[in-house]
Amino acid sequence: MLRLFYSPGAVSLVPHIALEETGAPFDAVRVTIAEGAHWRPDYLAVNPRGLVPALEVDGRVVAETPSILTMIGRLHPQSGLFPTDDPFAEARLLELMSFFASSVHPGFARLFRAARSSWGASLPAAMVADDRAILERFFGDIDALLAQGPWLLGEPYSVADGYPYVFLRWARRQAFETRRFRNWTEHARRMAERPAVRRAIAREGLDVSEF
Ligand SMILES: N[C@@H](CCC(=O)N[C@@H](CS)C(=O)NCC(=O)O)C(=O)O
Repeated sequence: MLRLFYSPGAVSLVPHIALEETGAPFDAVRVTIAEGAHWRPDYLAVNPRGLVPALEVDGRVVAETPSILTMIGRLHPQSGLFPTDDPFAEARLLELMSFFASSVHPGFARLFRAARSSWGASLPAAMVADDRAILERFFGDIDALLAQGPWLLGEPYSVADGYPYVFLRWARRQAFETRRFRNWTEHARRMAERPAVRRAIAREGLDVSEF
């Protein structure tokens, strides 16, 4: 049995969506970051880095979102969520997950840390503007990635399609103007039509209108 450790609205929503898409049963354990649950001993025993998500697979733990998504896809080959028979499609998917995890996510993390810290308000405006400009450039990249559609790989829908969806909610919460990114917002509209996506966001206590 797979067990996903998630915090509502965090990047863990990406594997949460992917797990729902497989149609296979799994456990979902809430570790609410806003309550500091990720620093409690019971969660540190799962992921000593105190980060969500983590995925427990028959008692063994996998961390880091791209690795978790790869695991989900490989454990459920019949779902078609992870292309294993085409080296180029597989490399492309790994490329996209790496870009999201190592470039886009850290860009948001800088804004999140500043927003919840006492020193956030004293940051130089030029630095904040620069951080936001870097993210906006990435938003343009995401929009371009989705120009062909309907999904990140064109077809098929993959384990990584939850990433732009989660990022869109984050961008809106950080007051970015996202409507001009037509391909990205259209992708989110298609995501919201998927029953698996609706099940995951309902379990996390979120609403489609936030995306
Ligand atoms: N590189 C990790 C990053 C995971 C991460 O940063 N998760 C955030 C939530 S979106 C977290 O756990 N933050 C804990 C904190 O803010 O203290 C991944 O891609 O899974």
